[in-house]
Amino acid sequence: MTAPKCTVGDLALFGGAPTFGEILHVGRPNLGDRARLMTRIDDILDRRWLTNDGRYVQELEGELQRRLGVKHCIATCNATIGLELAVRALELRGEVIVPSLTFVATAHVLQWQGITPVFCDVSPHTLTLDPERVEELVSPRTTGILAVHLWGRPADVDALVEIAERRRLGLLFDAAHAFACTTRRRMIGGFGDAEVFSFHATKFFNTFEGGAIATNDDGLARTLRLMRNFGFSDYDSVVSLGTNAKMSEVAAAMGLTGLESLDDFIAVNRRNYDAYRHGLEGVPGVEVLGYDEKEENNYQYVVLEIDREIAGIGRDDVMKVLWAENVRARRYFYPGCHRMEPYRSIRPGDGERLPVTERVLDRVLTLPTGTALGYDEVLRTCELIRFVVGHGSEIHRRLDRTGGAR
Ligand code: T4K
Repeated sequence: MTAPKCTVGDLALFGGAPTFGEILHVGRPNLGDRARLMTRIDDILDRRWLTNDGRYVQELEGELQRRLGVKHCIATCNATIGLELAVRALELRGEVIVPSLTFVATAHVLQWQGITPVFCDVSPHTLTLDPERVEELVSPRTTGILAVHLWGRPADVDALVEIAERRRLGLLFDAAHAFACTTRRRMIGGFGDAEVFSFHATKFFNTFEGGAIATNDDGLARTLRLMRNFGFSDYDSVVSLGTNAKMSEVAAAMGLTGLESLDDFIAVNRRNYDAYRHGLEGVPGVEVLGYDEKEENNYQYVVLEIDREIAGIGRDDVMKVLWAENVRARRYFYPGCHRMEPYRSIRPGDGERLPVTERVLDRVLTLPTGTALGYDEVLRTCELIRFVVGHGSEIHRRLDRTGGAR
C-alpha cells in the first residue's frame, strides 16, 4: 500500500502510484478449511462416486434443510438452472412480474422459457418489488411473481404472499444473495412456493458453482427432483421432461466445508461492513445501504449510494478513481435488465414506469468485502473515498479535460 493521497495529483488516475499493489475484487470467494476439503475430495476419489445424487450432495441437502428450517432442499448446478426448474415445475407461463433491479439471470430464466418478464419498480425503502406496483401490473396473462431479496435485504414477503394468494399466482423468490438471512425472524428459504439460492463462487457461501431450491411443498419437491435428473424416477423409467441440473460431489464437499466456517465468514463480513459504515460516516452524499439489525444478515454486499448533487462527484467518476487505485468496485446491477438485451429492444419504453429502479441503478456502487480482504484495506478504501468526495469538483474538472482516461 502506498501513502494516503494528499493532492489530486497523487491519484493513480492522474499519474500517482495506485494505493493497492494487488487488485481488490468484489466477489472474492470465501474458502473454508482446506485440509477438511481435501480430505472430503480424497474420499470422493477413493469411492469413485463423483456425481448423481451422491453421499455428499445428500448430506449437504440435509444440512441446508436443517439450517433453513424447510422440508426440502434440492441442490442444483447453479441458481439460474434452479430458478428455471422452479418456474417450470410451477407451470408458469404468459407473464411473470419481476424487478429489473437484479442480476440479469432473474429475467433470463423467464424469457429463456418463452415467458414475458414484466418489469416492476421497486420500493424506494426496500429496493425490492413494490407490492403496490406489482398489483397494478397483474393482467389476465400473469401467472406468477418472481421477487428478489436484493443484496440479501428481504423482499416484502407478507404483502407478496397476500397478493399471490388473492390473485392465484405462483410466488418464487430469487434468494441468490440471501443465504443465512432472516425476515420476520424466520430464515429466508421457506417463503412463497419456493426460494432459490446461489452458491456461486462470488457468494459468501459457495460450492464453486451451485445453488439450491428450498420448498415446503412435497409435490413440488418431487417434481423438481425428477426434473433435475432428466425425469428419471428409476433406472429405466423416465416419467417427465427433465434436464441435467445436478450438483457434483466436489461442489457439495466445498459446501459442507464452507458451512463449517459460515459463522466466521459472516463475522468478517460484519466487521468489514461496520468498518465501511464507520469510515464513511459523514461523507457528504455517500450512504452505505443498511441492513435490518433486528434480523440475521450475511453482510455480503457493501453497497454505496452516491448522490452526485451532494457529493459533488457522480458514481461513475468515483468508480474510475477507485479502479485506477486497484479497487474494483462494481456497479451491480447497472444498467438494469430493462436496459439490457433482448428486453431493451423488445420493450424500449419500460424505463418510464421504473423511476426508482433507474435512479438507484445510476447511483449504486458495490465495494469489496469477504475474507480475502484485509481490515486495513477496508480502512484505506474508506480514506480513499473520503478523499475523492472531498476533492470531487477538482477530480470532475480534470476528468472532463482528460476524457477520464489514464
Ligand atoms: N439471481 C441473482 C440476483 C444473482 O445475483 C445471480 C448471480 C443469479 C440469480 C444466478 O446465480 P448463479 O446461476 O450464478 O448461481 C457474478 C456471478 O457470476 C453471479 O453468480 C452473481 N449473481 C453476480 C452478482 O456476480 P459477474 O458477471 O459479476 O461475474 P464476474 O466474473 O465479473 O466476477 C465478479 C467478481 O468476482 C470479480 O470481481 C472477480 C471475482 N471473482 C470471481 C470468480 C468467479 C473471484 O475473485 N474469483 C472467482 O472465482 O457475475
